[in-house]
Amino acid sequence: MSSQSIIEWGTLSTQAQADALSRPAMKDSVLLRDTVTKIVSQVRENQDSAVLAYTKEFDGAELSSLRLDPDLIENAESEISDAVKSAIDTAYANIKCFHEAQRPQDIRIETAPGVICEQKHAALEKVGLYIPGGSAPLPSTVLMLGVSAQVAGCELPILCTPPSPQGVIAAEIRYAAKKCGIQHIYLCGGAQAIAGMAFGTETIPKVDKIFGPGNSFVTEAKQQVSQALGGAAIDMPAGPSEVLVIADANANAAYVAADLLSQAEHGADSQAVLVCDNQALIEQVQQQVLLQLAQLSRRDIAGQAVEHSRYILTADIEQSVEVSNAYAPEHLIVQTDNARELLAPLKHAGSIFVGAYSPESAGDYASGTNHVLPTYGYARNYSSLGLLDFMRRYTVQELSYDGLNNIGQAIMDLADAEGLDAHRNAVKVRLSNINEQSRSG
Ligand code: HSO
Ligand code: ZN
Repeated sequence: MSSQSIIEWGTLSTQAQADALSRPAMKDSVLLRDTVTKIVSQVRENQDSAVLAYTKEFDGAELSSLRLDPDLIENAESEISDAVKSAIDTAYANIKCFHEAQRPQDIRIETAPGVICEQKHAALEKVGLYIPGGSAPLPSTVLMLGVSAQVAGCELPILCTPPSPQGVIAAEIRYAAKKCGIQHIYLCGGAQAIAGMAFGTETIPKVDKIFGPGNSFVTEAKQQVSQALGGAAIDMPAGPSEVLVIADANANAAYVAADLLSQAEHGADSQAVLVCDNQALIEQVQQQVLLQLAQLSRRDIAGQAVEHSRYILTADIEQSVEVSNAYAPEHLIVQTDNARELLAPLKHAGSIFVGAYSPESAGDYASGTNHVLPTYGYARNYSSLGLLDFMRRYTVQELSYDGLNNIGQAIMDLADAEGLDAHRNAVKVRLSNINEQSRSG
C-alpha cells in the first residue's frame, strides 16, 4: 500500500476525479451470463437432480438429500466453544434489539370526510437466505438475515449454503440459524441454490424473496431470477465490499490502517479508500498498513486488495465530504475531531461509523446494525438492509356513501379526462342509487 501514490484531489480534472473513484470493473462476461442461464434452466427443469448434480460438480459433495438433518441444527451448540456461543448470543441480542426498534407504524387516516385510507405492513411469508461458502464461514451473515426474518415474522425462512466435500457445514452457521428459528437448511450454493429457491424443487420450497451476498455467479443468478416471470424478488444488487475512511490530522493512524485492512481481507477485489486533508497522516497510515498487513493470516488476499486501494489528499474536511459523497461507499468511517457534525452533509453511504471507537468490525458483527449494505455506488439509491425489507406494505380504503359523494365529482371528472367511461360509471351508479342515498340519510 505504501507503493500506492497519494492522489491530490484538487489537482485532478473532472475526468481524473471520476477515474480515481472508479470501482474495479464487475465481471459481466457473456460466459458468466450464459453459464448462469444454463444452470437456472437446468434447475427449473430437473429440480433436485440438477441441484444435486451441480453440488457434486462445483462443491465436490455427493449428497443423498439436499436438506440438512434438523437434528444438526438443534444440537449444533455441542460442537462450538463457549466463547463463540456467547459471542453469537451477544450479537444476536443486539441485532434483535435494533431490528425490533425498526417495526413500522401502520397508518389510518381520514383524507376527506367518510374516506378512510390505511397503510398496513405484513411479513413476507417465505424468504430465502443465502450464505456464501468460500474461505471463511459467515455465521454473522446468518444473524443479519435470520434475525431480520425472525423479527419481521416470516413464516418460512430457509437457508442455502454450499457444503464441504464431506457434505457438512460449519457448526457456527447451524447454531446461528437455530437462534433465528431457522429449521430448513439446504446444502447447496451458487447459481443452483438461487434458482432452487426462486422456482422451488421437490425438496427446496419456492420463496418470495432472496437475500444475501455471494460471488459473481450468485449475483448474476439473483439478477436473472428477479427478472424471470414466476421468479423471486431480491434484496439489492451487489458488488465487491468496500470501505472509505475520512480522517483528519488528529486521527490515529493505526486505527485507520486497521479499518482499511479489515475491508481488504474480505477479498482481492475489496476496495479500501482513505480520504484525508493531512499528508503526514496519510504517510503514517501507509506505514501502519504495511506493518499490520504482514501480521495477518489472510495477508495474501488483503495484500491484493491493498494493491488497488486509494489514498486521496484533500484541501480540507469539506472536500473530504465531497469525495465521500461522490464515491457513495458501502461503509464510511469518520475519524475526525468533529465526526458527528459531518453526519449532516454526508449523504451517500450504506452505514456510517462515527469517531475513533467505531470500527467497521462493530457493525459487521455485534453492535446491532445490519451488515448487508449497498455496494458499488448503490448507496445513492438503495437502502441498508433492515426489517422493512422482510415486509411488504399495502393499503386499505373504506368509503361511506357520503365519502364517495364527497370525492365523486373529482373521480368522475378525472375519468372523463382519461376517457375511461367504466371508471366514471362505477361512481355514478352508486351515487344515483336512491336506496343508498336514503339509507345514508
Ligand atoms: N464486511 C462484510 C460483512 C462481514 N464482515 C461478515 C465480517 N463478516 C460486508 O459488509
Ligand atoms: Zn467485514
